[in-house]
Amino acid sequence: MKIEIIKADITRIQADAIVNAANSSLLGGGGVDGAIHRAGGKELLEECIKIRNRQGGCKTGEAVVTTAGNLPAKHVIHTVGPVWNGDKERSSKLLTQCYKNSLKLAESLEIKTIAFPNISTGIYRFPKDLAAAIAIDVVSNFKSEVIEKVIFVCFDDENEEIYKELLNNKD
Ligand code: AR6
Repeated sequence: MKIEIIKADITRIQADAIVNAANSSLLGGGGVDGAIHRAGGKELLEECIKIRNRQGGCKTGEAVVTTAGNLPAKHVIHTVGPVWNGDKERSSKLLTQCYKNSLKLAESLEIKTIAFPNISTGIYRFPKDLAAAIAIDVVSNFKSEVIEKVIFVCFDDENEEIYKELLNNKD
């Protein structure tokens, strides 16, 4: 799997799937979730509501898929990151699950390219360096015959620098 790091607005990315840092309600919110819902439109929200009615939303660490509505991507994978509360072990496990479950779901949908935002590092206050280390670790160790490219879409300079440094130090 090829790994790419870019600084961009994830709503502009033309990947088979973009990942949303959602909340358990699946009904939208601020940050990247707000941007994805605004750009995705009614169709995206309606699918989220259907999932919510069927299974009561999405638990922290889990992932669900919807159409991308008006977005240039084909699918949106919604995952719910942990709110950072200082419990490093528990939060790290949950963030690991977000990346793993999103990748597993992408694989089951035969997705070739998937773009991730920096889950939990905004409103949920997860430390950026630890979150990046987890994201890169999960993706690097995920063996897939299906997924060809993972794009880490950073929105702020700090995350971009952290990701680039971590990835450079890996090779
Ligand atoms: N494209 C890419 N990344 C973005 C964008 C964008 N358009 N906008 C923000 N980011 P956050 P969380 C980055 O707060 O911490 C929502 O209300 C942002 O700079 O979006 O997982 C949900 O409904 C940060 O690096 O998500 C939940 O309630 C990263 O995306 C809660 O926030 C994640 O920041 C989830 O909090």
